Amino acid sequence: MRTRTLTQTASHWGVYSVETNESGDILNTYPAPYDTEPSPLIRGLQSLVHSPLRIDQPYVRQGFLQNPEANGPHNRGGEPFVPVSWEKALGLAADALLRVRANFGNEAIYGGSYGWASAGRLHHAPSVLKRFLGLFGGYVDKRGNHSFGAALGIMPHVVGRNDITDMVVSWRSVLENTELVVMFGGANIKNMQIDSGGAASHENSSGFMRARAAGIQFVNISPFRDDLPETAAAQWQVIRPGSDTAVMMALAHTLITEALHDQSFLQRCCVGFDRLKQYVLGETDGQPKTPEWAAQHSGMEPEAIRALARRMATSRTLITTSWSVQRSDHGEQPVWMTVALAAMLGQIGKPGRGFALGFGATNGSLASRARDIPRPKMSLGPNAVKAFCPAGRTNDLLLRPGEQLEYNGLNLKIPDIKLLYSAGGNPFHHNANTNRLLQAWQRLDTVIVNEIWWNAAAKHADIVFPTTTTMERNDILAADQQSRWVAMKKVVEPYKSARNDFDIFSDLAERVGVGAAFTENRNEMGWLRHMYDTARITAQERGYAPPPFDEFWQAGDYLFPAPESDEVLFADFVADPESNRLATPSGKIEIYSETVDGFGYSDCPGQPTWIEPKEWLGSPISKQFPFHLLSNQPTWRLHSQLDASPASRKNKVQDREPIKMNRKDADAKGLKNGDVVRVFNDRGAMLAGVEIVDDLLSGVLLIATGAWYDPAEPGKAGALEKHGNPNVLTRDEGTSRLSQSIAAQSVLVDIELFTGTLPAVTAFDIPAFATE
Ligand SMILES: Nc1nc2c(c(=O)[nH]1)N[C@H]1C(S)=C(S)[C@@H](COP(=O)(O)OP(=O)(O)OC[C@H]3O[C@@H](n4cnc5c(=O)[nH]c(N)nc54)[C@H](O)[C@@H]3O)O[C@H]1N2
Ligand SMILES: Nc1nc2c(c(=O)[nH]1)N[C@H]1C(S)=C(S)[C@@H](COP(=O)(O)OP(=O)(O)OC[C@H]3O[C@@H](n4cnc5c(=O)[nH]c(N)nc54)[C@H](O)[C@@H]3O)O[C@H]1N2
Ligand SMILES: [Mo]
Repeated sequence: MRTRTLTQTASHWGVYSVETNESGDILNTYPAPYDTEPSPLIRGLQSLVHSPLRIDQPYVRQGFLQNPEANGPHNRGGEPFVPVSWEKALGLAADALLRVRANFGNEAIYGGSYGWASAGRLHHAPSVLKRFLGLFGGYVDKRGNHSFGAALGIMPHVVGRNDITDMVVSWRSVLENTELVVMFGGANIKNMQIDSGGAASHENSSGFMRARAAGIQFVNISPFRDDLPETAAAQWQVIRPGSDTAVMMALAHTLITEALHDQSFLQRCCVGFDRLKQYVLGETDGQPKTPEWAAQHSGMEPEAIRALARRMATSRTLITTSWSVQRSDHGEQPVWMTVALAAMLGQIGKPGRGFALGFGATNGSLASRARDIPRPKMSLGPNAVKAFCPAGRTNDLLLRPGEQLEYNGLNLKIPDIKLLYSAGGNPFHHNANTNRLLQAWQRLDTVIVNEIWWNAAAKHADIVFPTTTTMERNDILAADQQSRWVAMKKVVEPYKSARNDFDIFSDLAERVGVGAAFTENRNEMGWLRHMYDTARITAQERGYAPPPFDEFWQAGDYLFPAPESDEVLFADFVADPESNRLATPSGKIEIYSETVDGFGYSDCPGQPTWIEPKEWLGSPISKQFPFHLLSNQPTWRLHSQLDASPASRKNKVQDREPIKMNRKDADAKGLKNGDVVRVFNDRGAMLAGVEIVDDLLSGVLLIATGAWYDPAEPGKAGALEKHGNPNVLTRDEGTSRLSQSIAAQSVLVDIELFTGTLPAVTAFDIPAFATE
């Protein structure tokens, strides 16, 4: 009789049990019994744990092995790798770290390693990396994030808070209170499969059906109809990408000219409305922001804007702005204006009304959950280096040492980075303008990467440490947006000689003399118990009763009770603004900010302002590059993770990432479904596969991020990208000097049928190997 074992583990996309046989083969994956709408992504990892794409042992780039101390420029990505022992690889890494520290100081080490890594609090790669580098004397860190960096920059000035993921409204609140949901950028249910740190259950994507049944009306203001599911029966207001702020201004114009704005709320809870009013009426710049004016920018009908403003003023209204809308040039503006509009309606502080940021951007964002659930985690420890780099400005960090970077009222001096360590992120996924990144990358003296698979991050390293997947280790899932702690148990033995990040950094710490400080003499289970016990004490202090560790580990999870009612954003403040001041200089919602004004940034003035994006359908270069390229989050993967899985590969067109385009545009370009196209601009070119759709604004192309970067000439900046990675086309300029966040959505391109001999996709090939 064959024995089959079921072991529970978890991922960003769900909790599941994995079935194995006695030889350790992975047979199947089953969702947790409490997950009523499991994500199809849960079967993604099983095929990749024993895949030939796994990195089976440590490797070193040939040129690095020959001369580890050589300065750039290097040929990373273009050279074979030499397999080496763990001893050798760890020794080379420790030597490089010690050498850079001795010669240039810790400010020459970049450890800001951005990335989602995997679920699990102990083996969270960027955390263990930072703990290690902190003990080593420090590292240049990143600040902010790619997801909602512009909101992170502006919201502290507007409402005195930066907890963006908490600025949402739960389904329960909407169902009980809301009449009208006005959504800039929609809420695409594909995004509700995941949570950073791990989704436990998924009950949110059916919310639209329940809301519809309750008579709640949705307006989807987006270039793409599918940004709301059909079940929402939404009204689709198609607009040009990058024009949301103009539409918001015109809504404000109607509210003001028809005296529909709540003057007493603005008086009591806000400062600076008069400034916005003067601007909207055109008193400051001679241009009233009328619906006719906004129509020219956005393509939305003036009468539709007027009608919507009136409906918003007379309904219980929630305005939501998706994170994507602020991942664009001047992305601070639509966020600021969202708050200003909600304030004008006087509905902030009321249940189910006001504003939300990223409603449905992740699974847990819409759940009813207590906000004070602690998370078992490992302490990062201190970082003695104070220099930092805004996330998304990596290319500037590496290419402009010694120069100044303006940021949120500061002048940052860009440090001279010599060594970059990346663990748990894919720089060749997340950074914009890959060709510029590649130039920056070749300047570094040393690049160390911990990776699971031979993706572009690994292929562009000097030293590659093979790491495990979640299935090869014990851990605890505890995510900010979840109410469950989940035991993640080891399903199979580590693949070949792959090791856990924690063990890799323990060994490196040992070699550089901080071993005991790093491990505190705990092993994996020792740490899990310690992390759990520490969080349990905090939980008990807050009135919860999680069981002792052994009981939890045995049971497999602990569910914190849902609160009886959901927190209403800003309710206390609105009830009594004098006693419950916001953490802004005025204590109120700042529709005008003296602080921001004082920075003197023309790209982010003192109040919400319509500023044309550098690249959009309204800019002069749209004559040369007539299509706006949007790159949204993928349905069949998490960023670049799982791109090699069967589900993601099945979705490709002639092996390339599908690019959606409007039928009219396809006809005009002589393209048909299934064609391979070259998409290009001055920054680069990629191949993609045509998918014709009817529900996308003409002039807009839409491709999901995450196809593994696959240059025709590896290592060479400017090479044709063969697989459909949009970041060879995106701009790497900051949203504004205020938050310097990524503006990956503000991009113009052209598209043509690819006519040459079609090059094979080699993204899923392992690199060339050599002997020393
Ligand atoms: N054009 C464009 N670009 C974008 C975006 C966009 O909308 N458009 N979106 C941006 C956004 S919002 C984000 S959040 C970023 C996401 O960017 P990333 O977070 O960098 O993307 P991931 O693909 O999740 O990268 C995680 C990497 O960690 C590895 N990994 C997983 N588990 C482990 C582990 O346990 N140990 C180690 N060592 N490695 C592990 C995976 O194999 C993978 O390579 O991308 C940004 N880039
Ligand atoms: N399955 C899956 N889910 C994910 C992720 C994943 O990789 N896979 N990634 C997660 C992460 S890290 C994040 S940050 C969130 C991101 O969540 P979002 O930023 O909300 O998601 P996107 O899919 O990038 O964008 C949603 C839609 O915004 C629209 N849009 C783009 N530009 C504009 C504009 O200028 N105006 C308007 N009105 N609409 C515009 C596009 O049509 C796009 O489909 O998603 C999370 N969810
Ligand atoms: Mo993100």
